[in-house]
Amino acid sequence: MAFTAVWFIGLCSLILGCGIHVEASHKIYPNLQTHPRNITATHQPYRTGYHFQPAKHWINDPNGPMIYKGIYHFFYQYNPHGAVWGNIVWAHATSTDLVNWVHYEPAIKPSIESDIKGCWSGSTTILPGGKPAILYTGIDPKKRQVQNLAFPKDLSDPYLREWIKPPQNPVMTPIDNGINVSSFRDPTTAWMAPDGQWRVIIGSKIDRLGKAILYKSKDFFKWELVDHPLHSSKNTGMWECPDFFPVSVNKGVGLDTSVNGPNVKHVMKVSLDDKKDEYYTIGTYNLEKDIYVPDEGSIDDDSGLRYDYGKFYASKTFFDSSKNRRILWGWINESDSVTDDVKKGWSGVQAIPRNIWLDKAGKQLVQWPVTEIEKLRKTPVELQSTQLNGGSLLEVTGVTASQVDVEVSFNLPTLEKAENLNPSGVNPQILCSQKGASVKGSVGPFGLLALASKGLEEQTAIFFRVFKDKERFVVLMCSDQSRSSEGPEVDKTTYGAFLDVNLHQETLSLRSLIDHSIVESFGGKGKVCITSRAYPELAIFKKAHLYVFNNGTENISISKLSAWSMEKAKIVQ
Ligand code: DQQ
Repeated sequence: MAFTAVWFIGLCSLILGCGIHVEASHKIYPNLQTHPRNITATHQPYRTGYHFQPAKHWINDPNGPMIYKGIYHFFYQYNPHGAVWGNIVWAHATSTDLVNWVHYEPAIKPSIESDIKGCWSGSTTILPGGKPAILYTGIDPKKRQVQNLAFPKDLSDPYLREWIKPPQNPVMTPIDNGINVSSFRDPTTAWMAPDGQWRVIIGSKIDRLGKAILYKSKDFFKWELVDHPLHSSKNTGMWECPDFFPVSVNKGVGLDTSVNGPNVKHVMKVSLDDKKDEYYTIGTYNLEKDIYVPDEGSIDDDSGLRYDYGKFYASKTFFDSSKNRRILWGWINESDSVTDDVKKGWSGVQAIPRNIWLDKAGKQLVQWPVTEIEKLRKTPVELQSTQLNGGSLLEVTGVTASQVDVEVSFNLPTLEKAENLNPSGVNPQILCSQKGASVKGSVGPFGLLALASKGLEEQTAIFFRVFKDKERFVVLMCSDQSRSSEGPEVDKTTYGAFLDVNLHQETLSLRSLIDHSIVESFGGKGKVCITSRAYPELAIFKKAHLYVFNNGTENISISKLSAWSMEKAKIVQ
């Protein structure tokens, strides 16, 4: 470790329009549906080393993750012909450890009338006897969204290489029942209620009312529309990829999707098409009325809780029965231009799968990368009890900073000098944009500079700032991309959220999974997660550096830092 006691010179990066990134549903580029031959760049500084991504082309939503006969299956929305959205099929890969993957032929592709224009997102349900069933959205010849079923052809094949579509398809249609034919998609994993009937929800909307349409079935083939949604919320727009699952109140373990009863709460997550972000609530599944009711105080709109306050969309969980945990997958899309994607020959990556459970206080979820990812860690570089004076910068040497897993915990001084802030009504993302990493504070900003160039022209800063609100302290966590690239054409939105930690009882910790163009960060042991994209032009491969910094006036100390260069995951195409 080399210590540099000079603060990096940086112009305050005022974020213009400080970044609530709004884009429409998948954009269609008719002239780019097929990738031009020989255009794929050989220089690939942004491909990841240990995140899931196929060799080429466009990917989006995670679909139908599951474990079957000890093998993890992962499907995802894929364009087999180009680096933009289109020609969508369900690509398929399997793994024994959620880290290394083997690809197969797409599991589901357009082949029947009810999916001939596209095989969109959906989920897997494990039926009694262990048989997986996929429910997915098909686009019919009239471009109507309908729900279809698919089953494995050969249950004795743990890799489930072939899938068949039964003649009953489509099993749910929006026709003649008042449902908007272009807002009816993304079935969840079904659950069985105590009456022995399956339930499933489908994302939808009526005008700006987002809703989860509820269906039930005795046999998984004949589905009956229930006369009310499981849940809806005003002014949220189209709900894509809803997810609905139980969480254990006091055990921190995952539960099968059909579990309910005492000590069980439910989570409803929706992905908002209008803003391309997600939120979740925690609440109760009222079995008598067949409705979901968010807890009081659990905000039921876009200003609510998020799995991830950065780039993370169309996420989906599954219950891993082999380890009694619930695992979350999410799609990280690109922040560069479509022209760049076409040059790269690919677009989209999946976040590292995360274990997800209910926090002890019952008010939010906690997430942590699956422990299996740690097997890619090489020998750690470590640092204990190190003073980080106000205005200082410390390089973490001895690691491959472009492909690294780093965990750091901080000891804070007396917090009397923390700046005052009443957080009510404050948008943390805007606050992070206004008070970026180079804006001096009192207690903070302090944290990591990832994917930094030697001269610090480029850096992605992930940091905390501590504020005082009367008797209590408020922690802001930010991921500041404003200086992440010298390139002009990339989105440099800064992200942020308030972190619910008790600084009198807990040390403040940060873990970042840095992988060439991705920085996936977990603050407060997974209470706030922020994933960002960065496209450095200087800080690539061996020219990337990692620093710990303190740009506050108050001294703090690192109680422990461990950083591991990461091996490459094996992804067989
Ligand atoms: N992506 C799928 C849809 C889903 C959207 C199409 C979310 O099923 O609503 O590729 O990203």
